[in-house]
Amino acid sequence: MAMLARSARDARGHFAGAPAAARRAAARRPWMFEPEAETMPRERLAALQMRRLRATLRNACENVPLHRRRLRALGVEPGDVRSPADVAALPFTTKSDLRDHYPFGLFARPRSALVRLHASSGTTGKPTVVGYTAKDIATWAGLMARSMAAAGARPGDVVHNAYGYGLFTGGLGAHYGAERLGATVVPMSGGATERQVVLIQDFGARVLCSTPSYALAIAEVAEREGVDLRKSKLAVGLFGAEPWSEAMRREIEARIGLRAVDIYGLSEILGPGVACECGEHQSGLHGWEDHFLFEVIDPETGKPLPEGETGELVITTLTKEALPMIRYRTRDITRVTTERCPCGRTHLRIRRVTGRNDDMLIIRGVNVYPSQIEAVLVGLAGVEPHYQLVVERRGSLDHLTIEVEAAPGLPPERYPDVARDVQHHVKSMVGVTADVTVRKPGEVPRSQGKAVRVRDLRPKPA
Ligand code: DLL
Repeated sequence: MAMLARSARDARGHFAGAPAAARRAAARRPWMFEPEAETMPRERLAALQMRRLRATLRNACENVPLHRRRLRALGVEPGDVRSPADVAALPFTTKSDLRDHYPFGLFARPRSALVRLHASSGTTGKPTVVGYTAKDIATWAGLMARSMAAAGARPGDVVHNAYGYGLFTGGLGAHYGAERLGATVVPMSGGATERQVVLIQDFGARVLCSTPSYALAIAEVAEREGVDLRKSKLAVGLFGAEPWSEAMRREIEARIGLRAVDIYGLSEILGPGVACECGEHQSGLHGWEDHFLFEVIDPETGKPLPEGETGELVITTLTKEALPMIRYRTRDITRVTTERCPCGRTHLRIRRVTGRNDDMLIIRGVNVYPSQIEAVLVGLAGVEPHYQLVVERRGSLDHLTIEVEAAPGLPPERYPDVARDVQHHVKSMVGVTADVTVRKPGEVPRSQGKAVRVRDLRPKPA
């Protein structure tokens, strides 16, 4: 039905033949891939969520022994769950559950019913493996197309996809989404950055998909080659897969000349496309509530937090067949708001994910996320926004050194002044004392995918 409706729309998504008043109302709205779902009144959305949640719990109970055991232990029947209070009583699922049931133990469908596997390596031990039925892949493509359209991509655009292809969900997730939108996708993957710069221009890409750190690496190579990407057709960037700051957004927008939009997702839940900002307002990621139930909890107590408070994002899938997830603890720290976005979408907004529980450094009692340091570095005179944080143990205390890169052309005798400047700004804005090492241009490693921001040299616990 959605396909039929779409074909009856003109290029801006307005229905041909609609009454003038309706056309005018639609004209005030941005183009949406699935307008009905995206603007569904919140009461209807809530009812849909509860219906889909019960179906998900039935799927999980009937087909996944772990979920069945946990729900039975609590005496919960899938049909009983009717309100957010009932949801708060459901058990959490964690990354260790996936690891403990490696590789296929949490799948609700036999392996032969799956059309795709993805995996993330993680920092320790076994990878986390996720699986998709054909319907799951179609759902994912639809949500990615919806996200891309929200960001400002349109059917007919050339989408330059520099997310890594392979077990990482970024590459294929964006690829299927762009095709579903009706765009022309260029499956670049990460790396060969000079070639990326050439093809962005030659193929007339309007949309760039990559991690924010890699977008900056592309900008840098273009500048080195004397190419001004601001003069290219690039107009929209979908950047995610790692934490980034508002300062980084402004830097990327200024250097590439596009609208940089934040996109969020994780393999355990789907991949990219769980939430995405709208390009018009760039004010928080619309979490697609017809497919996911979002909660924010206190990571210490596990108790749900009131709207607006910062805590750990917990997500339940509502339409996944192969890997239904009940209250998955993402470790991502953020807050949500149901305040209506002027774009007309009714789905809640997730504020920028500042970091993961696991990425938080505690330096002499001060909690620090790498993205907070990034926000200070980006735009500071004399340095480039390429950085790494080195954490060491000195005696009984953790010690932080910020390695940052000098701006091209800065004479080395100025490095100590720049280091002092960075140290001062980090102390006054983040509250942490750090040593600062200024490296020569090009010396801080560039990423092709997720940037490595922290080198943790502290002894590992035995
Ligand atoms: O990174 C999926 C993805 C691909 C999202 C491309 C967006 C774009 P994973 O490899 O499983 O999946 O890593 C998921 O990355 O729990 C967050 O900690 C982090 N992350 C993802 N998007 C953002 C974002 C993909 N926009 C983990 N801001 C998540 C901050 C993000 N962190």
